[in-house]
Amino acid sequence: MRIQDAKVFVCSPGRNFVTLKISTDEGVYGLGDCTLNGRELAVASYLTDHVIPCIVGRDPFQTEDVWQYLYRGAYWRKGPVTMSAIAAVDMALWDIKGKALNTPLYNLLGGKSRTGVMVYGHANGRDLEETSDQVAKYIDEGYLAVRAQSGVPGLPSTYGVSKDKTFYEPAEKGLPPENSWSSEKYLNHVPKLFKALRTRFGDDVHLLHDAHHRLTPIQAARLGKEIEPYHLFWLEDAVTAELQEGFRIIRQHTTTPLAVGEIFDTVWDARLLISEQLIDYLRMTVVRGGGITPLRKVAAFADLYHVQTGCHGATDLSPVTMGAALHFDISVGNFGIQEYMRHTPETDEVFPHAYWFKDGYLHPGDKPGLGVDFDEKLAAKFPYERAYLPVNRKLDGTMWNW
Ligand code: KDG
Ligand code: MG
Repeated sequence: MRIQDAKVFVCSPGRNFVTLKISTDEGVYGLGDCTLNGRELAVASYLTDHVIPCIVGRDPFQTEDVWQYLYRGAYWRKGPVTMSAIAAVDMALWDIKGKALNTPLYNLLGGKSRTGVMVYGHANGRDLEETSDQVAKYIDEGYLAVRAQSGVPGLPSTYGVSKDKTFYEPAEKGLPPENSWSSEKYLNHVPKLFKALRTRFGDDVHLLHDAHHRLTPIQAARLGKEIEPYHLFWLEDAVTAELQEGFRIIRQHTTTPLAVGEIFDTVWDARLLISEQLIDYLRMTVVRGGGITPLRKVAAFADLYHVQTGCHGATDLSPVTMGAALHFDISVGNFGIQEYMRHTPETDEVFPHAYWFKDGYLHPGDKPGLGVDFDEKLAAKFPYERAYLPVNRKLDGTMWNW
């Protein structure tokens, strides 16, 4: 079998997605996702102009060699554009392998290690009461784990608080919107949120929270310490993680479990965090981490240090990434949890998929390969629309992390 052709599709069924379709001379095709929120066209060009011409004619079963060819062979390594593009090729080749062998991908990754993939949903509201009511809704729908985000008194908007309760979508059409931020106001508010949630819902539900890169290490240490009594499943992205040593400060002060890594693109972003046991969950997922091939190696390395997986699963990761992540999640030994932000009905129509949710767990389904398809004709009705994530400024106008 040989790769005959590959094509990149950019479409916007509810939001922008970039999809790679690789076809073979035996009629089997594979799909990969390479959506990079707010930088979509850069990845499309990387693939069309620089990668596709190099992979035509290769054996699609050689996932390891093709990955090494695109990573080592490019000379210029790492970075979200490069790694998302390589990830799409890797996903598509694993999809082809599964389809050609007529088996779901998890069977090629060691088989099922569990009966289902525990996921967390996104409860959010403008204030404590609204967030608490949303947590109740997720519990009613069968979720065992819920991420809780609340508006902060005195701030007009903040990360994680949605205009539409069901589908949280932070990117906005046009140029980047500007949000304003105060770590002081946020730090005063969050412990009250989790106190209220534990009082109302008791100890059984897993509660999670995303600080979205906004704190300094000592502020994160304070937050971790103050929410310790409420036993979170994790506190995510407490600080930006370019300085991996910064996590030592947080770790010295709190037993609140720490998760990080949704923007990491190789193991080098997490080497110290893992080997010094500074985190508990690694958020890298298939699309940003360069594909299934490298993510399995990172997970095996993390396993040595008791670090578990917690794949990113926001709406900007297409159903193709979600499908790939679920096969990874169900097979990997040190699985922790999977994020599940539901896509809109338009997105689900363009990407019909075999995965399904029941009683707090997602299941990858039993279709050969990834179990996700792509309706090209329907996708063509939703052309790309420029959209960006917001930027963030402190109350005095200083640029800050969003
Ligand atoms: O594109 C950015 C989103 O994926 C990100 O803001 C979502 O932090 C996020 C999360 O935990 O889902
Ligand atoms: Mg996050």
